[in-house]
Amino acid sequence: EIKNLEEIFDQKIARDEKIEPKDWMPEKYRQTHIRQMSQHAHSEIVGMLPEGNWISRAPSLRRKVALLAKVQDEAGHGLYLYSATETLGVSREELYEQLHSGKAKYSSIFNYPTVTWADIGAIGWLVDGAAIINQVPLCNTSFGPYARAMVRVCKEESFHQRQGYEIMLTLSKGTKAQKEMAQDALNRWWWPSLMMFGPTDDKSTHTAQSMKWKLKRKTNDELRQQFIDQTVPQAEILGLSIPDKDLKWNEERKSYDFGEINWDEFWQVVKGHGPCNRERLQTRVNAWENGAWVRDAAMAYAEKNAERKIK
Ligand code: FAQ
Repeated sequence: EIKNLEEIFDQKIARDEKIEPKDWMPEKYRQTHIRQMSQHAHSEIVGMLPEGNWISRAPSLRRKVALLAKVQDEAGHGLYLYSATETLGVSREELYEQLHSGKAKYSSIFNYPTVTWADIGAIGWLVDGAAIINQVPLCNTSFGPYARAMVRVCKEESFHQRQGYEIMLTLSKGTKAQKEMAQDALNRWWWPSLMMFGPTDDKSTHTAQSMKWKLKRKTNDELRQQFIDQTVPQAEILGLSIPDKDLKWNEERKSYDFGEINWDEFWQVVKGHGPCNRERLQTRVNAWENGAWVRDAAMAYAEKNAERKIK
């Protein structure tokens, strides 16, 4: 019978139909979706922290309002993605436990510090820019709840990207010190942003299978190249220079050639040894522990209400 179910599943994938939570799916399909979607959810939640650092120090009320809205959106994306992951039969508690114990991965990019206001500009421009390029193909991914979540998430990410680019534009047209601050942020965020797309295709464990299942629609290297080609002209408009001496337009490929990524640094950060890994995880654990009384109170209230209804 499984053979038959597997055939139906394969046909659906071939016809570009969505797989829904109650449909039969291979166990490995389910597991890899739990893996990728929960990592994505954790990234959104941990991703609030570097920017949260600047909410109380934003340079104007207008900047503060925009940043607050952006960080709130990220909380929403995280909750959306946790809910979508739960449809695969894993509980929210398990997912949180995996994050808090350090078992689960989240994007390497959020383990870098935000030392100046320009970092908020660079994150919006580069990190959200990279997130959009990675997530637009996911709107078309084969698992229904993930694909639908991505449609809304991408719309919000495009506001985030503009928010960041506008900060960079203002700084790069400002005083000498402001322009230097923008350049310094670009210098520090450029390479980690390229790492967001994951290891090169030949080193990527999941890409081949995920492409077959149409979980991934484009490979890590394809998306990274697309990001570079799109972002270099934006840096030119800002009058800032990309910190890569090997970056060069390749007329034949109609794409930029670029320098070697420091993969040692990438794996160090992924394994928990980046500049802020410990701090990020500790902040999440503290938030969970300090929120225990709220969860307890909500449960007690729900129980009381249920008792009242029975009487
Ligand atoms: N960081 O075989 P692959 C955002 C791991 S955007 C850490 O290529 P895959 C918005 C990978 O998990 C950021 N680990 O894996 C925002 C695997 O380990 P595993 C979140 C990484 O899954 C903006 C191993 O390396 N976006 O949050 C990274 O096929 C601003 C081998 O890699 C998403 O999660 C990395 N960068 O491809 C929020 C998008 N790269 O699981 C706040 C959805 C790889 O075997 C502020 N995810 N690894 O233990 C994806 O598209 C994919 O999962 C990739 C990785 C492309 C990230």
